[in-house]
Parts: sequence; C-alpha cells; structure tokens
Amino acid sequence: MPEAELRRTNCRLCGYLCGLIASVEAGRVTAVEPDPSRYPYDAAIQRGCRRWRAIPEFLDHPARVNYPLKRAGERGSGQWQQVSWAEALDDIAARLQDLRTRFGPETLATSIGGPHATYWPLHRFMNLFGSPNNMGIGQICWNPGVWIQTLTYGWPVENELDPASTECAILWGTNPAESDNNLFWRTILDYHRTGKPLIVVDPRHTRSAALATHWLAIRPGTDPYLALGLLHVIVRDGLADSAFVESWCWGFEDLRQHVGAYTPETVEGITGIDAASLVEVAHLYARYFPATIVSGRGIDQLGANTAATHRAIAILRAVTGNVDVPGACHIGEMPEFTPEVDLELSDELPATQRAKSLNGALLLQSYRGYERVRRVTGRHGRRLPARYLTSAHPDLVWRAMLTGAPYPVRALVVMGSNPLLTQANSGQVHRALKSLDLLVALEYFKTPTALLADYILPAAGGCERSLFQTHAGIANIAYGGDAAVEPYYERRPDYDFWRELGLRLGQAERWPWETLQQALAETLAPAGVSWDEFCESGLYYRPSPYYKHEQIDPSTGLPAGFGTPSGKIELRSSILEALGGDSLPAPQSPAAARPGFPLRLLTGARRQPLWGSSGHQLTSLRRGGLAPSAEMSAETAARCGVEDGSPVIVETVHGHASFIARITEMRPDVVSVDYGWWFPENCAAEPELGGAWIANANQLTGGAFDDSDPLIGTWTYNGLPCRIIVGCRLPAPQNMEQINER
Ligand SMILES: Nc1nc2c(c(=O)[nH]1)N[C@H]1C(S)=C(S)[C@@H](COP(=O)(O)OP(=O)(O)OC[C@H]3O[C@@H](n4cnc5c(=O)[nH]c(N)nc54)[C@H](O)[C@@H]3O)O[C@H]1N2
Ligand SMILES: Nc1nc2c(c(=O)[nH]1)N[C@H]1C(S)=C(S)[C@@H](COP(=O)(O)OP(=O)(O)OC[C@H]3O[C@@H](n4cnc5c(=O)[nH]c(N)nc54)[C@H](O)[C@@H]3O)O[C@H]1N2
Ligand code: SF4
Ligand SMILES: [Mo]
Repeated sequence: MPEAELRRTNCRLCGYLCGLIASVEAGRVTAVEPDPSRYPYDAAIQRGCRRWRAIPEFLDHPARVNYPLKRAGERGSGQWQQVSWAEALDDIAARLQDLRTRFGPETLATSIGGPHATYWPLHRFMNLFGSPNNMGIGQICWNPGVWIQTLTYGWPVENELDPASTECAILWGTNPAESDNNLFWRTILDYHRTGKPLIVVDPRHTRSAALATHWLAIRPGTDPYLALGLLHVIVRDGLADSAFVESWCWGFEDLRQHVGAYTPETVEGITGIDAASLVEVAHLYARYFPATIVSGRGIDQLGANTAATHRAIAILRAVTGNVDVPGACHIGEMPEFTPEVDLELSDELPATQRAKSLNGALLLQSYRGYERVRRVTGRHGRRLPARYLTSAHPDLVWRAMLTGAPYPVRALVVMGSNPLLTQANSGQVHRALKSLDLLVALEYFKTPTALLADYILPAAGGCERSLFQTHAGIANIAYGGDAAVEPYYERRPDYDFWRELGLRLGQAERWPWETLQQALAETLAPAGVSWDEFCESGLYYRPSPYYKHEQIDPSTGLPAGFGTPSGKIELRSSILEALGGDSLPAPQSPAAARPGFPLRLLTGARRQPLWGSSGHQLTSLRRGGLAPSAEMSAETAARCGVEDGSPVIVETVHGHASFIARITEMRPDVVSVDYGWWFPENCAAEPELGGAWIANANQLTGGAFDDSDPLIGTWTYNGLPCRIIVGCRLPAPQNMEQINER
C-alpha cells in the first residue's frame, strides 16, 4: 500500500472554513483531521462539530452530480443525459445569446445563496453581460446590518464579545448554540462563566437563553419597539454617555423627542416584555461598559420592521459610546487585497441596465440607494460591494418570470442556492422555475431546484478547489486555503463555468486568469502576500486600531470622525432624509392577527448538524431519526391537543407543511418550525421533487414585495399568523440506504 500523503485544506461545510489535514491516496481523500496549526487554530473547537467528519462521504456520495447532465424528458421528469462540458457550455451560451437578442440582457437572472461560495465571478459575468437581476438572500441575511451601520457609523461594524473585556452582552435574535456551535459559542460559554450580564432577546428559550441572566421573550416582530423602549429609558434616566454623544453623535435632541412616546408601559403592551425588566436591561446595558449587542436572523427577517430595528440598535450602541471600542464593536477597513467590488466590475454595468433594476422603489437596496451611500463612503476611500447590496427582490423576479412584466425574465442560473426550499413562497418559486426557457443549476446534488433544470453542472466542492473567503470587502481579513485534490470525475469550480461562458459571449479580455487559483493569487497580490504564504496559515488578517474617529487626520489637523455626511454618528440619518425616508427609526404596526390563525410562526430556527437545505442526503448527519420539527410550549400543545413527538400540520394563509411536534420552553403564542427540509431518498422527479412538498417551511411564507421593508426589501420569515392541525402523513422512518442506490 502506498502511504497517504497529508495535505492542508479546508472544510467548507459552514462559514468557518476550518483548517483540515486531508490524507490523500491516488487523488482521493481517504480521511480528514482538524489542522491545529491553521485557522481557527484550535482542534478542540472542531471536536464538537459533526459535519467535517462527513467530508469523505460528502466527497464521493453516490448521489453527487459528477458529470454535466442535460434534461432528456419534460422539465422535472427526472430523465437526464450525460453530456460534455463543452457541449453544455456551447448550448447555454447560444441560448443566452438568443434570449439576450430577443429580450435584452436583463432577461437573465441568477440566484445565489449563503455566503460560502465564491460569487464574484458570477457578478462579474452578470455585469459584463448587462443584467442587474441577481437574486440573493442578502436582504434577509447580512444586508440589513451592513446598510444600517453604514448609514449610522459610516461603515459596517464587527460586533465583539470578549469574556475578558466585555461587561454586558445582548444576544438579539440569535442562537449560536445551534447556528454556530463553534468558536463563537465557546466564547459565549466562557463569557457566561464570568457571571456578567447576558441578555437574550428571543421568543424561544433557546440553549443560549438558558445561559442568560435575563431572557426577554419578545412577541415576534416587535423588536423595534423594544429597542426604542430601551432608548427611552436610557434618555429619560440620563444614562447616555453625554461626553461621547456631545462630541460624536448628530441629532440627539431629535432622538430625545422621538423616543419620548416609547414608554416601558407602552412597549410592554406591544412586545409582551414587562416594563420592569425592560428598565432593568436598559440600565445594565448603559451602565456596564463596554457592552455589546450581537444580532442574528431573528431581526434580519422581520419584513417591514427590519431596518427600523437595526437603526434603533445602531443608535443604542452610539448613545452608550459603544462604537469602535474593544469588547463592543470594531469598525473595519477596506481590504488591502483587491476588494470584491472591483472583482465584480460593478461599475461596468451600464446606466441603462442599472435602470432596469426591479428594485427602483427601494430606498437603499437599489442602485439609487447604493450610489447615494457610495458618494459618502467614497469620501473616506471606501466602497461597499455593489452586487449584494443591490440584488433584486426575489418576489419581483419570480413575478417577471411568470407574467413578463415589467419585462420577460426567461433564463436563470442557480449557484450555491436551493430557492425551492430557501426562498419564500415555494409555490410561486416552483411555478416560476417551470416557466423558464433556460434553467441551469451549478450543484453538488440533484436538489429539488436542480431537478427542474435544463442543465445540472457538477460543482467542485470542499477539498476540491481553492478557497479565499473575504467579508465581501468590508474588512481587511480573509481565510481559506488550497484544494487537497483535483476535482473528482468531471466536477469543476464554479469559476470555470462563468469564465467559459464569458469566453463564449465576448468577455474574453476580462477573464485573464485561466484558473480560480490564479485569480485568487492575483487578488491577494496588492496586499503583498503570495498564495503559498496565505495557504500556510489559512488566514490573512491585518488588525486596525479602535477609536479611529479620534485619530488626527494629518491633512486637516482634525480628528478623523466618522464616514457619514456629518462626520458624526448619525442618530438622525441625513442619508435617509435625502432619500425621502424616515430619518429616525419608525416602526410599523406588527402584522394584525388573522381570524382562525391564533399563533405566530417562526421559520428556520437553526439546528445542528444540518445546514440550510444541505446535508440531508448524508447518512452520518441524518442518523438518529433527525426529523423536521415544530416546536411549541406545553401550554400550546395542550390547547391544540398535540403530543410531544406526534405529527402536526402547520398552516398559514400561504399554505401548509408537516412536522413532528416538540414541546419546549417558549412563548405560548408561538410555533417555530425548522427549514430546508427535503427527502433526497424520495422520488427525484415531479411531482415529489425529492420530497420538497412535505416539510418545507417556505410553503408557509409569502415574501411579497409590497409587505417588505421599504428601505431594504426584507421580507418576513418570522411572526406570520398560523395554526396547528393535529395529524399528518410524514414519510415513514427514512431508509437512507435508498439514497445510496440512486
Ligand atoms: N423560511 C425560511 N427561509 C429561509 C431562512 C429561514 O430562516 N427561514 N433562512 C434564510 C437564510 S439566512 C439563508 S442564508 C438562506 C440559505 O439558502 P441557500 O443558500 O439556498 O442555502 P442552502 O440550503 O444551504 O443551499 C445551498 C445549495 O448550494 C449548494 N452549494 C453549496 N456550496 C456550493 C458551492 O460552492 N457551489 C455551488 N455551485 N453549489 C454549492 C448546496 O449543495 C445546496 O444545495 O435561506 C434563507 N431561507
Ligand atoms: N446548524 C446550522 N447553523 C447555521 C445555519 C444552518 O442552516 N444550520 N445557517 C447559517 C445562516 S445562513 C445564518 S444566517 C445563521 C443564522 O444564525 P442565527 O441568527 O443565530 O439563527 P438561529 O439559530 O435560528 O437564531 C435566531 C433566533 O431568532 C429567534 N427569533 C425568531 N423570530 C424572532 C423575532 O421576531 N425577534 C427576536 N428577537 N428573535 C426572533 C429564533 O427563535 C431563533 O432562536 O446561522 C448559520 N448557521
Ligand atoms: S462544518 Fe464544522 S469543521 Fe466545517 S467549517 Fe464549519 S465548524 Fe468548521
Ligand atoms: Mo443566512
């Protein structure tokens, strides 16, 4: 037996991209182990993670797509013909060229997902092709914080929680016990041991809430009221950091008047959080310094109240002096390597094509909003990534596919996403996907979305391709490393697809790098680091100082201030004022109760070891009878006649789906369902589509543009009126062997 060669590589089954050592024999990974010498530099951290152990199974899973597949029968019939890459690319390029001639470049849309794929080649292609129509998930994940912090502080912040220096911590709509379970979760455990105040704002008594000194069981969707109530108490009781506010905040008097109405008693009536607890938490947060607020999906997916919540939280940090302070948060710097915004070539999308963006009505998440903010950040030499922050509202794109208005969208490329499971209103997504002239999926597996495609192209994944993960260009940090092996079979990095398509569609000059690795090495060059040096540590990081606003700018002799129009933190936003929005956070009334739907639905609570809609075919992850669950309190279960472990149907005005009931501690008026569930062991064709219609949380969501946040376009995954019906037919206990035979 030849001895295995050990190679450094990375896991990419979640955002950490932990360093691994792969044993490689004859071009195959036979085993992986945590690499304690590389980021995140602690093998113990990986011990608690189940996913990386599945990498050998993932790499050579019998259900992986290994060759380009072309649809052979009707769309969704499950009949495929193996073709060569050249044949697939020639045909896709010809069809895109034809569609572009007939309908204009905006007829091509793309769908991207969570941030763990390399998306800039897609954006580069789309800008050169001339289409503004990329759909992402940014509006409900990441973008709200980036937009609002930039308006308020001049640039996004990285929130910190340091057991040694942080004196008070609020976890707001996030449950790292399940969503992170790694470096950050361990930090929270360490912080908890210090006994310092830990406040968790969550309708559910999560494992994070179980560590809290204060659990605020908020009524879903009422978060801006809570944040404004905290501000009310801080202002009323003279707890603001007056020296900091005086020197560095703009609009405090307006804020004082604005928050006057949000008394603890008024806020109690709306949020369900008793006035005494609210006052106590306001005092803790304002008196203990530094204090941090880490937020998550719970406030990123609040529909029309998302931006107001983020604004009020941004202001909480400001009036307590917790901005660019160790232990609270840090304002990042533009990277010294080539930033994503340049790789995307966003400036090359012509004005005529920007004007075709479907998001024109949104104040921020539109080219108008982006350009306004860019003028401000540009004065400080900073540019946000354009494509994420202008990505099209999915509801508008699906509707353009279905109705041809305002213009026909006839083609879609799906990369790193599974919209049939992860975008709102799965029924509409399904109809839209079926209506297309051309649907291409770059995928590892035949997902329900990919099953509807004209082509499924086999993507090279973890261990098979180089990796350079940045914070989309908002901080001077990146991590990643090299592939351990050449891609198996005919899998190829996503980069190759976009480049090859570009070469066929007149973009040859703009794709100088033959391989992804060459492109990444070139990206790093301006930072003075070689690709090999980077791979050695797996981390590129250049710390920047805190309190940057106080630094004297040599050109003026004055303190640098913040990168906003006023040079101060804008409690009252002059950018929003100029764009015609509310300059202070103005919440919308929470969605009214609907007769017959007495409960409120939360969708998408994270649960280890699954990730989004990924991993459901991995026997090692599904082991132990993992099933899609609907959590509720004992009181609710008793009222609805539901027993722990029994099947239930959850219904909203949008549709229904089946889950296994789980009784846990949470608000009694709330039900929380898992998301991303499909059953790859089910029939891989219409109508079943791999079990996409059984326990799919997005059969329950609407995502309509008209109900979305007017600044960012955020739609709603939480707080929807719903009801529970006892009994349903979930599939029999899963026979995972079946998948392996497919
Ligand atoms: N109801 C509800 N819906 C939600 C959420 C919720 O909480 N509730 N959460 C939302 C959030 S925050 C997010 S981020 C989204 C996530 O939504 P998606 O990004 O659609 O997430 P995944 O389900 O992980 O799907 C990723 C797909 O891409 C494939 N893939 C992974 N890496 C790569 C790669 O590098 N290249 C290629 N070509 N393919 C790859 C995987 O096989 C998988 O099928 O879901 C959103 N949808
Ligand atoms: N295992 C696993 N980990 C993941 C993922 C995964 O799919 N699986 N997905 C990754 C992705 S894409 C993301 S974006 C992150 C998300 O990471 P987190 O934001 O930590 O997501 P959750 O763990 O669902 O925690 C969100 C919490 O918000 C609460 N919540 C719901 N509605 C409201 C509300 O109206 N107000 C408040 N205050 N809270 C509310 C929910 O009860 C839930 O406990 O997780 C990442 N990590
Ligand atoms: S899945 Fe686990 S090992 Fe892999 S990157 Fe995430 S935390 Fe690290
Ligand atoms: Mo996300």
